[in-house]
Amino acid sequence: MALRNDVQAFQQALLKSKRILCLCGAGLSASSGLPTFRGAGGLWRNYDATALATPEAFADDPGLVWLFYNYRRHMSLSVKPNPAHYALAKLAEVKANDMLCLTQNVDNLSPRANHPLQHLRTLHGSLFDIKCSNKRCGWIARGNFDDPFCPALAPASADVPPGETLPLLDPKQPLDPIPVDQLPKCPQCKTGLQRPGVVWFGESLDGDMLQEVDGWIDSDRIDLMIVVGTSAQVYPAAGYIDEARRKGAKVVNINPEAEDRSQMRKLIRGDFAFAGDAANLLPVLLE
Ligand code: BJW
Repeated sequence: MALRNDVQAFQQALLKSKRILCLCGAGLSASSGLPTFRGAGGLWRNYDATALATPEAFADDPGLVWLFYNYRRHMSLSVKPNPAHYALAKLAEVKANDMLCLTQNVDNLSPRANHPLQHLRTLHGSLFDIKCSNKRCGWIARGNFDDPFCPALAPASADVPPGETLPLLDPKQPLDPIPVDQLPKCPQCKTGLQRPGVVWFGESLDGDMLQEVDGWIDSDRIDLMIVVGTSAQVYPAAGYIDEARRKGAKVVNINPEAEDRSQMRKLIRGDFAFAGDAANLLPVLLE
């Protein structure tokens, strides 16, 4: 049996693969300089990043959550797509309708790497979409790249000189609260606060998007499932790996932790695992 990390065996499997599903996570953008959610770098000040990504956190302190998201918008605008984004974009271009890429990332780096949008689904929304926090309103504005998002959030848009820590990022520095009346309200209903157009825990993903993804998965067998830079802990995204397996796919996992024992247990015969930085590995694997 081929080694799980045999590049040539993987490339042969890739060559033979007609339909490919891909699931991306925060690790895809790690070498661009964006922190992941879990593990090292998953903290913003002393907050667990996943604890700020909830409707409850926003209801409790919208100014704090907006500072976090303004900072993430600023960081995403400051960095560039890396070779892994470009390698996936190139494969998607070649495979066209035979490849669907599901990204959990909200950083807009895959579109900036010219990933064909018709073959890319942003499962968890975008930092650069803004919507009304009042669910009954439904207002949404796509492609807002204002940095800072509004004047009150300017402290979260400052650049950090090399070797220095932005005061806002230093948990020892007290944080001035942002009064709610300094955050923009929805222009449609005039009552709800504007909020980032991302999917928080406990919120539903876009129903039409999920239907489209299910339709693509159900319509034929899948030969290869490429999993890149995700801890695969968040659902429904993580569930697509098993769905692809059920449709016949071999799975390839590209992640610095891909070869550790707990991850290996999830692999089955015929799967591949490449441990390392996606930005180094993907251009070689997909060449
Ligand atoms: C590198 C690298 C390098 C480092 N190269 N790799 C079924 C079972 C159990 C629970 C549920 C379920 N269905 C639904 C739920 C509830 C919940 C859920 O999944 N909970 C789990 C945590 C247990 N899901 C939801 O609430 C979802 N909604 C939903 O399903 O609605 C219906 C429903 C609700 C409630 C109950 C039942 C049904 C919504 C999920 C929304 C997730 N939102 C976030 C925030 C988005 C906005 C933002 O960005 O701020 O999405 S949370 C956060 O996690 C973010 C990410 O997209 C997501 C996934 O994280 P990701 O990308 O995997 O990052 P990390 O940090 O975890 O991993 C990075 C990896 O990269 C690591 O492995 C590193 O090793 C690696 N890495 N450097 C390659 N250089």
